[in-house]
Amino acid sequence: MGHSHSFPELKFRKLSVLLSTFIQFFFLQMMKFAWDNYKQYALGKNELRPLTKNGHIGNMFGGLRGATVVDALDTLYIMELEEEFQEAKKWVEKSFDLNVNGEASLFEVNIRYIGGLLAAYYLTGEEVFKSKALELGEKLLPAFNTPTGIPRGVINLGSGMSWSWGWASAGSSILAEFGTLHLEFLHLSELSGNPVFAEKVMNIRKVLNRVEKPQGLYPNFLSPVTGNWVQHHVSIGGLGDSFYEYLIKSWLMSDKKDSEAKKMYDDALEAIEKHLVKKSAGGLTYIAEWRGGILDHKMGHLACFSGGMIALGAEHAGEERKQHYMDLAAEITNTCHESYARSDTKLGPEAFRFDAGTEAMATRLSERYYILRPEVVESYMYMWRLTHDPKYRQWGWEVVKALEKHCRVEAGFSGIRDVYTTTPTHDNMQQSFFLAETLKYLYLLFCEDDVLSLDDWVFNTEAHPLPVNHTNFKASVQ
Ligand code: DMJ
Repeated sequence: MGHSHSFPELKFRKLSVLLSTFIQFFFLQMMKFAWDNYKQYALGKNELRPLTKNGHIGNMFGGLRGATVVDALDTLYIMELEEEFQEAKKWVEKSFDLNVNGEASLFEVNIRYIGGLLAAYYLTGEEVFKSKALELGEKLLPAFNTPTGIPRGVINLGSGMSWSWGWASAGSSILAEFGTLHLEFLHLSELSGNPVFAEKVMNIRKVLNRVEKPQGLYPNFLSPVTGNWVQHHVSIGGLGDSFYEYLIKSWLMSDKKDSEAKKMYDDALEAIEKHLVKKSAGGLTYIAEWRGGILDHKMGHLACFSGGMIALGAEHAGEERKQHYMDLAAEITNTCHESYARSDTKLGPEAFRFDAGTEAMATRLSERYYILRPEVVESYMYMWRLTHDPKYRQWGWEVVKALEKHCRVEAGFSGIRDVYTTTPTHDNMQQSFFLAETLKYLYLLFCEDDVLSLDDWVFNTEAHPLPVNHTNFKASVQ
């Protein structure tokens, strides 16, 4: 017998469907506004500068252009902004030039360009996205020519020469960079039939499994020459973050067959919980950073993705751990929400601290900015999908109101320099991840669960959806 609903319940459901339809429509106009302004003032550059109404190229993508186009493709498609999607596709077909010569971040090119192209291909079946992804993937391979096979962080896309970031200690590679290639590279092997991409990332795993982990933790800097850690700094925020994310997502993307990735994730999370997870005097749970055994009681905005990640993993933890991890995920997400709620703009700072009486607020001037980052709404989206607690939609809507009030300017959306003043200065930058991630996660927060269902898709760290391998990849994980 079917489940019957009482009249008030039905009326309420209809109302809430109406409301979420209205809200979804609201996101479409935000996305359209962000895209239209980029198109008008910066098409072919990497990002829009919405105050000066021009484009920004920057130095992360080694001469590649159109980061916002490639990052925005799947969001435009999912939101059914058909005309805008066609404009973006046309740019990729006609103007996206891969024959460039410049220093690129292997990580950024992978998560934004390869991830964006792969997702666009899987969603639409359009060959152009696949062939560009494969062509670009080939150009990244020389970065892996090191004694250990751990890639260096920077690569010249023309010459294939690669080196480490000048700021990374002693020529080291960064955990969150070489640890955030797995999902995309497996798809590159699958689509090309060439196992080389999968081999490269499986080798990274091998090196990581071989090296001793201090207290079971993964430090952020590893030498690509010796395969040893260079510094004992551990963080679930910047420099470490998406390495952990890709472990659990590798397992999910393999249709739960890649048990090695699951074990690495479970062990890493256990160590993180044991050594890094703390509760503040005011009862807020946070994840501290670790410097050779000493804790820094700070959480970066970037670390706020972890609420969503832990919730995603919780579902698949043993019966006795499930609730525990769901609670932990909810507590961390709540703390990140507090970092927003305690600011005057209702947007969160780049980093917030838990020391000397401070709770979830930035204490340094240099940490008060907000650059349209997605991690907090990303966790709201996962928490909503996995619990259906309406507070996550309410919190998402608070972010939307704050974005509209403080970040919308005449020609796009801009980051702000200080979240603790209601008359903030704008940083004149509309980051490409605002279109790829922030707006996509907000939109999905108000969609039905079957729109990009978590059973069938995993989101790369730039929110580009990649399909779960229900049919066994040819170049499958051993
Ligand atoms: C994005 O490029 C990705 O989410 C990455 O994992 C971290 N930094 C930005 C967004 O904050």
